Amino acid sequence: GSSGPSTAPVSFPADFLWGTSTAAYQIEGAAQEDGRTPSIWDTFARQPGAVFEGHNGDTACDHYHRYPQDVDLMAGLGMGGYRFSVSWPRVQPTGRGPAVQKGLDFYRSLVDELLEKNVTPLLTLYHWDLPQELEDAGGWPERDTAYRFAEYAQLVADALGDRVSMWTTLNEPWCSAFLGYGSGVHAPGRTDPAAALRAAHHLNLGHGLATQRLRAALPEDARLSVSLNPAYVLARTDSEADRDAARRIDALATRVFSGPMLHGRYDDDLIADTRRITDWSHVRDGDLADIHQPLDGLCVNYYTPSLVSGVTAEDAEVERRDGHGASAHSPWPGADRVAFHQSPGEQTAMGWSIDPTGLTELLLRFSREAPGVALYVTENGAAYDDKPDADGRVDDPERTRYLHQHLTAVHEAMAAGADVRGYFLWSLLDNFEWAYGYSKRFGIVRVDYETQARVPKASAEWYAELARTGRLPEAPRP
Ligand code: PNW
Repeated sequence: GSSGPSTAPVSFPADFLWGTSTAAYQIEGAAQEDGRTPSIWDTFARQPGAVFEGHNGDTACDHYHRYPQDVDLMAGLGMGGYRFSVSWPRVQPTGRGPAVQKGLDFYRSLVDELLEKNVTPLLTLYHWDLPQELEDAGGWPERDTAYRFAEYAQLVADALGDRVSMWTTLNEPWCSAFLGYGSGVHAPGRTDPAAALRAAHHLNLGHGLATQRLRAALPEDARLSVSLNPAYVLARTDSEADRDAARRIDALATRVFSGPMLHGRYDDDLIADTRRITDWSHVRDGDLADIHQPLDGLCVNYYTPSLVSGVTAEDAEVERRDGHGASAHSPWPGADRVAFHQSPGEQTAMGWSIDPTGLTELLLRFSREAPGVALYVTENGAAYDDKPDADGRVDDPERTRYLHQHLTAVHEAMAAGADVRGYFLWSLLDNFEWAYGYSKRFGIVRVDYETQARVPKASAEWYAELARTGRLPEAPRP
């Protein structure tokens, strides 16, 4: 168990990479500067009701102008790595054609600043900000978007390949496909289950084609990866209906991406479960081979478990009669007989329950599925409603406890043989939390959105000690 008080010190290897994570739209701001055009998130955030209180990323953390200070902050915390994403519409505004030099210059300066401070950059090519023009042409449900993504990858590789050695193609393609085109709670806000499944395939294809381009364009020691958010699915009981619900969600959350990327296949049960929605004719000969490219790293994002049960015909009738979920669109095409439940135990401010076992299990799963591939945790962290005290200090013991539990879980996976090389905490800064706007704070550094002042929270000091010593410090007691 990872929750009991530990006595033996938990130590990580000396070369373990300690870092933090961010994403372009969530922190950069400067939405209309230097030739950047709208992404699907700029457009979506302007739709009434799409984002909490109409918030958007126009200014965000103003990182576009404050990046030297933010890199100093990281260096001051002793961070060895930094995971950031490149805004596609900043470097290739229409999603086609030549790059905008000023957009590339920003990322080059950011990377140079990082390298100067000995912080290793991990560059993500796509963290959800598709150029709006590509969405207007059909977006990820259209095959052409995969080709456009591969070309964009080539532009960025040509510009930054001499100074960035760790590359990630996509962040959480599940969110792009199923929250963006299925449930519609993320940009572009479409609610079409067939389109969501086509989007998933074209994200896979985009990943594969981009990986081929990167491999050809980058030096031999470049390390290529993808960030997935696999679900840690628990069946509510051992009944056949509940276990089948768990199998369906595992297919739609995880195997729809890990299948083609790691094994060159879509599993039969996934195809069968979704046959009513799509005939899968968008998968062309050769696609699976294009997607199935050797990777050097596999990046896992993990926050919370998924507790599911199978819904009987009777349950479904009660739901329908009471009007629950009648208008809600599901991010799980073909799994309408699955119910999601709140897991027991404590929750973060997102309402997400805490279960660090999921992180251990997912790391071990991928270490079995992708032998020889280095594993990274590229997101893990927690939102809490923390506030500065009278002296301006932010005490966030819940966040530190969350981190302590999950890092213990990472350590357990490593002790059981998982080759985990680094951990990137979500997030460096409080930032634009997608549909929740600025109402949820994930940072270990507080951002005052009036003044843009940054104040490291107590969790940042705790994490800095871990990065400095390689030993997990005690967490504050509840
Ligand atoms: C991830 N869900 O988002 C993202 O990669 C980050 O940009 C984000 O800020 C972070 O996790 C915290 O939310 C997710 O609904 C958003 O399942 C929603 C879901 C999962 C991940």
